[in-house]
Order: sequence, then structure tokens, then C-alpha cells
Amino acid sequence: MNNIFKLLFISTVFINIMACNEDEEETVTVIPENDRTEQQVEDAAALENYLNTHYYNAAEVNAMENPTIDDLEITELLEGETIPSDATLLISAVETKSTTYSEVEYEYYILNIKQGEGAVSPMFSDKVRVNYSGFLMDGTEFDRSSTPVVFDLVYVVAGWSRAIPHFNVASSFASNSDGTVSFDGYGMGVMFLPSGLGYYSTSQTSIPSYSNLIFKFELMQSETNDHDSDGIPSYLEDVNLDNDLFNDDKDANTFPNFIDQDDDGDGTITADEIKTESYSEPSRAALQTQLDALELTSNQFLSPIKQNTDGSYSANRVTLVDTNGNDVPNYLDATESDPIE
Ligand SMILES: [Ca+2]
Ligand SMILES: [Ca+2]
Ligand SMILES: [Ca+2]
Ligand SMILES: [Ca+2]
Repeated sequence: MNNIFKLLFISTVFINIMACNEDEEETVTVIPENDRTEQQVEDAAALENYLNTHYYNAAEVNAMENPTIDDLEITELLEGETIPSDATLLISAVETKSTTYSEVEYEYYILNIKQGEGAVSPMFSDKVRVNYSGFLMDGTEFDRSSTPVVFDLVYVVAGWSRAIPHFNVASSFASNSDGTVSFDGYGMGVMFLPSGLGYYSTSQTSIPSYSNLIFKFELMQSETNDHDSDGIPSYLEDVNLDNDLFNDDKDANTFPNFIDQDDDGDGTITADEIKTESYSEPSRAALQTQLDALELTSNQFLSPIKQNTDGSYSANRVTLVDTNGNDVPNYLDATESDPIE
């Protein structure tokens, strides 16, 4: 299953290849993709209609400490019916969000059942552990997890990297004797996505092209990604700040910054063009105390805390050195290629 995650890149055309006649030639019919702006208008209207004609069991799930995706029930309000007193119409409960993707302004909707009590909220480029169920506006479920699964938000449909960061992770977890893990105080909600933030023109198993997608989810954990291990977390490799890592390629070598170990192509790897100071402590708490005491300048950040093989914990203070003071850090400045230290 998990068919929503097999698609890394959304193709721009449908190609019908029809095997042909005696010449053994092939006829290729290319159907142009719908205009994204026009499709968004249509999808927005359909989603709004859905939200105006469906309600959920608000009182029930709001009363639960750790509601699951299966506890949340969305029901169609049929003509002539009234909403049950303990239910809420979706349109009255969702938050409307907007984002730009593929140069088009999109609106999507979030139903926040539980914010999540953990301290961390994932970045758009992080790895997350979730339970989820994906379905279409007609209620057809096309995918679901049976146990919490890990996804890289960079390689799933664009709506996920927009919606999930609005939530926090679980406050704690515990390992059970049967090998499963229980999470407490996790984030839980529903995202309602226009097709442009889903698969758009590409059809999937059980998902026709141009389908709006609805996902219920529980957010358990997240982890900061550094896809190319160059010391710059992936969210900081989005130089033009549009939540899209694929359109930032400083040296135009076709490898976007987040998977390029020498971002500016000056022959010195990024890891050697930034200053890294390492801090280690036997316990996470002691390390946290030490890190909290550090004063960070605007060109510094802390790497995520990692546990070492000897059980100790460590983290780095990273400084984006800008030797010539032109406001472009050395790792993005091809005229500065001397390794740091
Ligand atoms: Ca990186
Ligand atoms: Ca970008
Ligand atoms: Ca590059
Ligand atoms: Ca470099």
C-alpha cells in the first residue's frame, strides 16, 4: 500500500501509447494538463461544498484525551436533515490556509482536533511518524496505515509538507511488552487538499486524476532532515523560502542544494565552509542545559541532539561564516572557497 508515497515527482502530461498497425509505428497522444489556476478554482468550490455539507462528531472526539483517526467520523448532511447537537459542520471548524505551489496560490483546510503536546513542530522538510487514513470526497478510502509509519515530507504530496507542520508531535511514548509503541499527547487532525496539492493530473490506484484528497492523521514524532549530511538542515536549504527544495540550486548543476554537498560548486564541500562546534554530555538534560546557555547570533543555529553509541548526547553549534561580509555565507559564495579552520 502506501501508494500516495510512491510518487516522487508529478508528471506534467498523460501519455497514451497505443500500439499500432503494420508499420509497427507508435502513435503517442499527449493530453495537455489542465491549467492549474482554473483547476484550483474548481477544486476550491468542490472542497467548500464538501465542508458545507459534512459534519463530524465534535463533542465525542474533543472529550477524548488521545482520539484516533478512527474515532473521528465525518458524515454527510443530507437534504432536509439537521446536524446532531453534539456534531459540528466542518466549515465552522476548519482553518483556511493558503500556500503557493507551482506558481499557483492554493487554499487548503485543516481541522485541528488536537494540537499535540510535544515541544516540537516539524519543519516542511522533516521526517515524521504518523498514522493516517486517506480518502476521497465520496468517502472512498484509498490508503491507510495500520501502525505508525515514517514519511519524508519532501517526497510526499505537497499538501502534507504544508499541513503537518501546523501540528506538534506527541509529548511522550512508551514501549509495550508486545513490541508496539504507545504515544501520548500526539497531534491529531484532518487536512482537506485541492488536487493541486495532491496528485493533480496523475491518477493513482483508486485515485482518479484531479482528485481532492482528505487525510486524517495522528502526528507522533518528527526528525530534522539533512538529506545530504552537509551540516545544513534541509529546511535551511530552501534559499528562496517557498517550502520547495527542488527549485534551489545555487550552482545550477541540476542537484538542488538539499542534495548537493558542495552547494556553490567552488570545489570545497559545504561541511568545510561552515564552522561547527560540538557539545557533548552524558545526559540529554545536561546537554540541553548547556545548549540553552549558548547565545546564538543570527548566523548560528543548533543541530538536533543526537545520541552517540556510548549513550552520551551531542549537538553542534553551527556558524554560517561570511568571511567577506557580503551577506552571502561562504558555502553559498563561490568566491569564498577556503575551508574553515
Ligand atoms: Ca543539507
Ligand atoms: Ca525553494
Ligand atoms: Ca547544486
Ligand atoms: Ca562550496
